[in-house]
Amino acid sequence: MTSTTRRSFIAKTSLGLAALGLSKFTMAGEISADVNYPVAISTWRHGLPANEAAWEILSKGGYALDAVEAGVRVAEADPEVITVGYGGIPDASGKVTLDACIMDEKGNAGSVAFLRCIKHPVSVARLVMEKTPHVMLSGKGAQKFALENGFKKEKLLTREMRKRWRKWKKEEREFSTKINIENQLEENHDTISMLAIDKEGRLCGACTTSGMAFKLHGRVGDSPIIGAGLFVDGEVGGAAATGSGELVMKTLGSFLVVEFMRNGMSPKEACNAAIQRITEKIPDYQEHQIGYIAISKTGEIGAASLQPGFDYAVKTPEVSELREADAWFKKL
Ligand code: SD4
Repeated sequence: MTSTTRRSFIAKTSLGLAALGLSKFTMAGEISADVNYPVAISTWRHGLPANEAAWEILSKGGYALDAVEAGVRVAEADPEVITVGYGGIPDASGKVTLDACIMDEKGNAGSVAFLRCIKHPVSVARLVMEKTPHVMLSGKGAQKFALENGFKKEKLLTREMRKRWRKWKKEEREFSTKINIENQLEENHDTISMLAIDKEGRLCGACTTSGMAFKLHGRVGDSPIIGAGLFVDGEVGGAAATGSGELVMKTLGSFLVVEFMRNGMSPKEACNAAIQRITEKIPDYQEHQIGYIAISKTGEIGAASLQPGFDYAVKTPEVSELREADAWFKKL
């Protein structure tokens, strides 16, 4: 943290304490709140290169919003990442449809859902946030908005994914949201969500996905829903989700994680508690995977998942690594 940031942090904290009747002079030099930023965390292995792109911006003192956007764009553009953006697995009708959202430290939010033929939905979501009075645009309206704002129409279905879809059609397999269980060969659980805090202490987040493999045409998951796939409260912390979107939506998972942090839980405790909520409220939770990542305003990190095997990528000035979250169910 730069000395300016530390000073403004201390100043803010001292003001709060002064309001409680404590002298801000006695406290000012003493507060040693652990602030650990800049920092970026993101879901799954493809979070590693995404974090590196975010770090280019964060390490130079740039804005966390630019960092999370640049970070997740790496996964959106990469055809090897078959669950996000270009090269994503199509829906049941063979069409790639994308969901994404973004939030800044002030609580501003933008989102797109059921967007087709635009490679970088997260950037469209950012424009929705910055250029319109709305939070969410969907379908053809979102695409029209993107085209009017300089985005190009692109084919997102790669030859490889068309082949995979044809095979799926031929086998007449039923769509299943049960990921990591029967559907585990489908690799359909790799939304990228990223949370970052910049040198100024600004916390922002982004989330982008092609959604579940072979979902019904028109289906929208948790990823573009503010409070479900992503939630940021710059005064408290941020959280983001991956996994079976329907379960995350029914429990408003990311909002819940942030509220748990507001009430005093650490990011890890808050992620655990939100996973526990799913087990209490959703009857067939055993057949799904959910992963949460969270970060507190001071840069403390946490994560949790329902099933084992949820990795998340962590980038700080000291480390760039993949960690496995603790899971509700133990490894067999
Ligand atoms: C969705 N949550 O559309 C997304 C899918 C996903 O990792 O995989 N996330 O439900």
